[in-house]
Amino acid sequence: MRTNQPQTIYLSDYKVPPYLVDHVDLRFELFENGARVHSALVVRRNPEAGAGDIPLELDGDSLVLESVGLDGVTLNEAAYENRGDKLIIASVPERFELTVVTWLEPQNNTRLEGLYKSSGMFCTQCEAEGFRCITYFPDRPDVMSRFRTRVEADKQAYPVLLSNGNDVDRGDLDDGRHFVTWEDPFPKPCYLFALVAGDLVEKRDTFTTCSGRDIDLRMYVEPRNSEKCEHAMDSLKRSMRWDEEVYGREYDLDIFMIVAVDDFNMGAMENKGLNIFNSSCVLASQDTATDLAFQRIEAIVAHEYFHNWSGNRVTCRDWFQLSLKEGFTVFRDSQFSSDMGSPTVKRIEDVALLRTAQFAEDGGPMAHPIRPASYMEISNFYTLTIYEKGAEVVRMIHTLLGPELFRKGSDLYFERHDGQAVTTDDFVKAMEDASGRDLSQFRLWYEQAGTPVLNVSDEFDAEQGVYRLTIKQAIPDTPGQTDKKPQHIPFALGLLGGKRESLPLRLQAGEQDAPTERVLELTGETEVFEFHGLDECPVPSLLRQFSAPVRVRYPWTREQLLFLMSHDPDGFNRWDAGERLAVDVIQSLVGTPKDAPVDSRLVTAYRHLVSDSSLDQALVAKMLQLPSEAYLIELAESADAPAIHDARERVLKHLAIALRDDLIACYRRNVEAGAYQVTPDQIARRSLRNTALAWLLQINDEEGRELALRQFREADNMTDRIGALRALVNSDYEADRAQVLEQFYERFKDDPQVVEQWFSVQAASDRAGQLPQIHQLLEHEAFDWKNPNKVRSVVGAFAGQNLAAFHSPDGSGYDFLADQVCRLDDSNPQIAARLVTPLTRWRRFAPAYSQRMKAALERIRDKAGLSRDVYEVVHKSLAG
Ligand code: B3K
Ligand code: ZN
Repeated sequence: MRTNQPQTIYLSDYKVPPYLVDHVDLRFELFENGARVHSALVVRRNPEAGAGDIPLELDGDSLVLESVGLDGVTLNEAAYENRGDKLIIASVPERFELTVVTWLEPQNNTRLEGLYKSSGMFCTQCEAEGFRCITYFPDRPDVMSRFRTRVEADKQAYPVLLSNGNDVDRGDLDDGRHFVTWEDPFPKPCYLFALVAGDLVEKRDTFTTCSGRDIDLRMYVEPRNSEKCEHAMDSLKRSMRWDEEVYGREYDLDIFMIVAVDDFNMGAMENKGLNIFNSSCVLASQDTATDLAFQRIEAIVAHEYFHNWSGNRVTCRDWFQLSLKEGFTVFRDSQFSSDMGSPTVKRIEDVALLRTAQFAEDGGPMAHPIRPASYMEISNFYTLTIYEKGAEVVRMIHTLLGPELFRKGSDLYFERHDGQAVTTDDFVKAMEDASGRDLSQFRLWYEQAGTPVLNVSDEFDAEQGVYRLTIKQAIPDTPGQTDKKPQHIPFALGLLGGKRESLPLRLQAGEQDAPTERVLELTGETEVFEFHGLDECPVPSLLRQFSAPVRVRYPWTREQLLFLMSHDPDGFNRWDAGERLAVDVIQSLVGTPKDAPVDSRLVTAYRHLVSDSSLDQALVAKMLQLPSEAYLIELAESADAPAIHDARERVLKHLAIALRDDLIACYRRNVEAGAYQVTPDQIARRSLRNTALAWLLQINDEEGRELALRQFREADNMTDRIGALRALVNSDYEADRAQVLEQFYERFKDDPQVVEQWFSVQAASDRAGQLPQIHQLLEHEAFDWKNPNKVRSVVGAFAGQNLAAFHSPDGSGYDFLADQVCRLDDSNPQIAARLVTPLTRWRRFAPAYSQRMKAALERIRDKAGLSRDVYEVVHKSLAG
């Protein structure tokens, strides 16, 4: 067992940096057997750090130190202390130049932090603490410097040499080598540093900014991907325009570059002027990417681009403030996606993710506020809470202030803090100052973890015509936090009357033009709202647009849900009512005999959705998705995953049998003619026909099978091809399954992004993804332990989506995951720690499962030399 326990870092220990680095001059000599990094830092004492002698401490990780020099004099080893993770010089002048030479081995870097190699190219990932794997440096975001970077490498193998900013010099060197020098005029923290060297093709475009400046846009990809750049480039231009129009933010450098790399721990990285993307989050073509991928790419390109202001020009003071840039930027990218497509659908997707995964995190052992108070390993805090709940918190400010004052606030924030490293509190303060609103209670959203629960009850006084709504809020305890204070919650509400013709009711008695929707502001533990002048008891439409990240409890009857599902003018709440109804029906069947009846009203409601083509088809496509197993598990008190899986499948089959003819008709109606386009309308059609196929194949429908096989053969795009593949893989037609899987692989085996989809369709399938088959996938020629996407597409998809198999009662799924986590812990701890997530939920499962999940966690805990990343997740999960 590990003896030196990782340190906990506390927000309350924050101190300003004792030394500032005004300028960084880097020279990279890149070779096949390693890289030498020469760094020259212009350092000065921080006037805010107080008086007295303070040693200079630089961070380092896995570096070989070759030399240290101070003001031109090489230091002998007695003049500094090299502790490996710190380089300490006891006494330094007020101002000085420090030179450090380090040697690294990018070719052996499997952690994919710092400088590493991916399919023959050099690339970097420095956020959060990767720069210290390149050279000794004060690796913290509140040290901002101007960077000049010279990259040297073999000219033939690495014709393209990139770094941040503008290229200011280039030339040839001896031995077939060459160099390019880059200069970034904007001071930045070192986590935004980037370098790329490789044999890449360049795709160019231009963008003219609102002030008339021409920006050179460049994408760099491996030659085999040169036809997959158009969508990302178009998305980039749309993002640049949108940020000018909606936030008044113009791009600042002359060049903006995007690079695609295959081996990447996450989606993408917003390095200044040189964004680096996971190939799967940027490359797309009709033939290889699904609609979902097209949409995700547009959103991620936008997200990284938007960081140029929310993250780079204004950055974080320390990593506890991570949500300052991530929450705000996710909010910005979701506004953008909403403007580019269907706002209701985008909201549904965001809320589904939040309610399924973020609520689970907020109710689990790793629960933390969007501004955490402590951490052991910051990589573990790139969470759904920081990102998605963080975005919801910004969204609530937007709701409370309204769009104009919010924009005033964001303008003030960018203007006041341009070039600074600031806190979430600075953000809220700018919003307060610009709007005149008091957000002091609202700030609790940044401090308190846990998902607030709103218990809503109502009564109608028929005599007085008064409808009274009572809302009580409670915030559950989370690790280290009890007795929480009530939060300031915007609660959007409408009232519907069933009897009268105009369904949405006016919310102010006697006023003809009074609005039919109001945003109530909850601040106390219990709030009572009265609505006067009503002549019937209304049906409340609660928390419209999901105006706050909370759980709403209200004793809806199925009749009320059916009514809202078809009558609520708020599209989001129509979907929400449908989901609540389906959840209620499925939950009531968990653990009942196989022939227990399914509420026929659900069938009627779904028949209406499948067959009425006058409805908003994009919304219908979403409403037809039954609640996911993951969501049903999240809602359960003591989950039995196989029983939940079984109940859900019974409902699905029941619906498919009852609606069989409607599904065939829906399929045929949505087979479109005309060229493939990624538009909301076409996306909805493809989604509808693929849902119809999936359902038909669940009931072994022969016509459905033929439609699927034909669609698989004839599809001219990946959405339809993989839709048919998935439907067949999840069916009982075993021979077809084997055949389509093989044909698919043969056709696409040279395309890693498609092979990843092929892996995950199988790993997520309860038919094709049982453990013996998962082991086969791990042995497959295309599987690669060093590639995070492959690991996610097999191990991640199995544990995260194939829930009946993962929660097999014998515990074999848990053991399997524990084995893979231990295996990855040595090579890539960040990915290993992410994979543990499904096990951390052990307390939420029925005892037979939770005991085995806990045992799997203990086995991981006992692995020798456990990384800090996995240590933190496992120990926190087992604690208490
Ligand atoms: N800022 C990066 C995430 C870095 C993760 C480091 N472990 C991508 C993004 O959120 O845009
Ligand atoms: Zn981000």
